[in-house]
Amino acid sequence: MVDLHIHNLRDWTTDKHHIVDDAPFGGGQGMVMKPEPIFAAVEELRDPAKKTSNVQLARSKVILMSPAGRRFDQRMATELSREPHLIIICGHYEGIDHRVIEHLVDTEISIGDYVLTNGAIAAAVLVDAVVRLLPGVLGHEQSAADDSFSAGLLEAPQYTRPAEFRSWKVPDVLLSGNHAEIAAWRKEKALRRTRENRPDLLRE
Ligand code: JDE
Repeated sequence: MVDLHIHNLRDWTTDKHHIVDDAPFGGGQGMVMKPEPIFAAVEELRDPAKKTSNVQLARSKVILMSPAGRRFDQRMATELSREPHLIIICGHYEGIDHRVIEHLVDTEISIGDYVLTNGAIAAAVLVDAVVRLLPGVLGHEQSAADDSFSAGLLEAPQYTRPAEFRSWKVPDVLLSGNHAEIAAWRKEKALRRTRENRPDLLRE
């Protein structure tokens, strides 16, 4: 169903101190991830002769988690869920040697416009969004909700029992059994919520 492996880039260093970063050429603050351990790791994982590898990995898509990437969304999650294998590189420090991006990475992905300490949490977000789409991970109930999200509107408010809680009542229409009225109410509330919280979705 899903097989997940976590690797430490320091395992692919050849120096005594297992150094994976260095100062940027041209100056500037912060450190840059060195290319050699990243290439060595990905090439070993893709090598069918190595026990850390397997056949399908040879063609696996390489993703780099970075705030400079394309913004991750539900559509990308769906596309990635159709890939047989993914290799996700977690960026760290201020950046990564650009030769990795040019010659190894297929797609740079950002989970949002903020800066994390490293790409590990961003990778966990991507993995969760992709793995829940794999057959057998969730029931069929997921797809309808995802469709409406991709369709561009937020969900209407939801309620469950009790019908009255601390004097706050569930809207009468939801208890009415009138499915046409309920659908119309939900459409109106979904639109209002989208306008208030995510006006960018309405423009799309
Ligand atoms: C992923 N959205 C945010 C951070 C970084 C200054 C400090 C740090 C080159 O790769 C990275 C990766 C990360 C970690 O990932 C994220 C992220 N989606 O922050 C930096 C850049 N500038 C660099």
